[in-house]
Amino acid sequence: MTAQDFDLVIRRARVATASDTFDSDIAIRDGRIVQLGTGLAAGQREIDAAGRVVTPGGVDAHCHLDQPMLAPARMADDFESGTRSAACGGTTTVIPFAAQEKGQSLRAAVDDYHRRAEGLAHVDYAFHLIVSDPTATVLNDELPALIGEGYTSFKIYMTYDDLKLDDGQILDVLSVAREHGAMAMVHAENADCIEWLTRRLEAAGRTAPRFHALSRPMLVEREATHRAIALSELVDVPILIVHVSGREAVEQIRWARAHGLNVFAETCPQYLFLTAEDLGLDDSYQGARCICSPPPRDKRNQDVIWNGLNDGLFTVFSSDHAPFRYDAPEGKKPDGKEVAFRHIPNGIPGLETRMPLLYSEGVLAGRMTLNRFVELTATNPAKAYGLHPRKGTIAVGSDADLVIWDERDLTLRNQDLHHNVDYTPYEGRALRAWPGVTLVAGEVVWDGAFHPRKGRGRFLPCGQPSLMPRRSPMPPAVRGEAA
Ligand code: DUC
Ligand code: ZN
Ligand code: ZN
Repeated sequence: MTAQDFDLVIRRARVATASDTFDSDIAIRDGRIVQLGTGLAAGQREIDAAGRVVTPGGVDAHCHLDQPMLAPARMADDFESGTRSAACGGTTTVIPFAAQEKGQSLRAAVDDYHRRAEGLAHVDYAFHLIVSDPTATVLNDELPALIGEGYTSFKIYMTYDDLKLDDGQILDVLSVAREHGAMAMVHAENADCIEWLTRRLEAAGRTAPRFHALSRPMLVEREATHRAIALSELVDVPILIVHVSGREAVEQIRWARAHGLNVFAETCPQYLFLTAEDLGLDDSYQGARCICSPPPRDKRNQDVIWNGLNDGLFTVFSSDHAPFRYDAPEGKKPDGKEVAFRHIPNGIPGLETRMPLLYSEGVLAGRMTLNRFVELTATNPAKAYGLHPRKGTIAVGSDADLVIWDERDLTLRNQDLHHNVDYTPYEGRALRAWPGVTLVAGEVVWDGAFHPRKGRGRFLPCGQPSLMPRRSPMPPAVRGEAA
């Protein structure tokens, strides 16, 4: 190769992938990695990484951007501000959700979501689907066609009135996942238990934000996780349980694995770094900032989540970024009022802080290897949703989506973040690292300053999830035969 062949060479990187750590230059041409090795020829541009760690750009496989909400709620981040904050925090691919409203065609939901993203994104993006109304047309026509077009994963809700499916509907949708090789993600919380508890709390006048956590105890997550596993076993299809919050759900997943079932799991920063106390120790409204579902638990559950991240129980570490402003009528104060917890939009921001939090508190605090960090934040999400090896690794042929890490002490301040939310749940937290440079397809997007180019981000159709085992013959129950 001659100098003109490389658009950019990153020198003296300490390259980390999910399997290896090695010293290398990284040569980039036309947005892709074209050579790895030491002493590579000069590029038209050069960045000296000087021994700093370089990881694949993060793949945030669970975030919500500009998702249509029931009025008056509105998400604070669209594809522009959401992907801007992603890039500044080292995430270079996002997978938000094209959500079907009940009564809406799934195809219409996807078309609408493309319009919302078009020309705005600073990083690449794919879509998961949310199936909330599995009509015969959806099951027989729309979903199979969309899976074939690159929407190879979808989320099923067991709670939230506007989204939840009953067990029969879940079995129907899982059967389509099996038939067409899609990845089914499950939000596992028991809706009826939550409603019953919420009414009791309300009858007792316990409506402050902190009671959100009491309305969704670990038991409701444990029961739904168990049920989701049983339903997936009946259909004989892998599932991925999203935002697992603590011990009792982890136990169910360990049980399933021990019985040879293909149950994958995701967790999120809020289950490592927040507890139910962040929703408030008294009845003040401030805790609305940390209302999300499932709710954060306690210190002992945090330890269980750390163990699961280390020992392979968890496959994916996502943000579940669901951005609502605190002091806003479309956010945590609907119509400008401090309302009962049931009416507070669920979700916290986290796209920008996901990678630095885990790098600081996992890798640099000695809780996790660098390779496991890469696996959880980039490689596995890319594999789980059919984007690997284009995304999620540092290899010849992969997109040049990279993070050069700055290991330095800093304090997290919302004023330094790039989302459109008026708070971060992690305000004031000490961190030990932040991305020094983020590259998307070989372009510097963040180097302490943000370099916008709206529309730089491309839509990515997803392939078949590569974590999936080969499909075995349909089990008798799915074929409609007695065992
Ligand atoms: N829970 C979800 O299931 N989605 C978005 C935010 C939240 O808290
Ligand atoms: Zn969810
Ligand atoms: Zn979510």
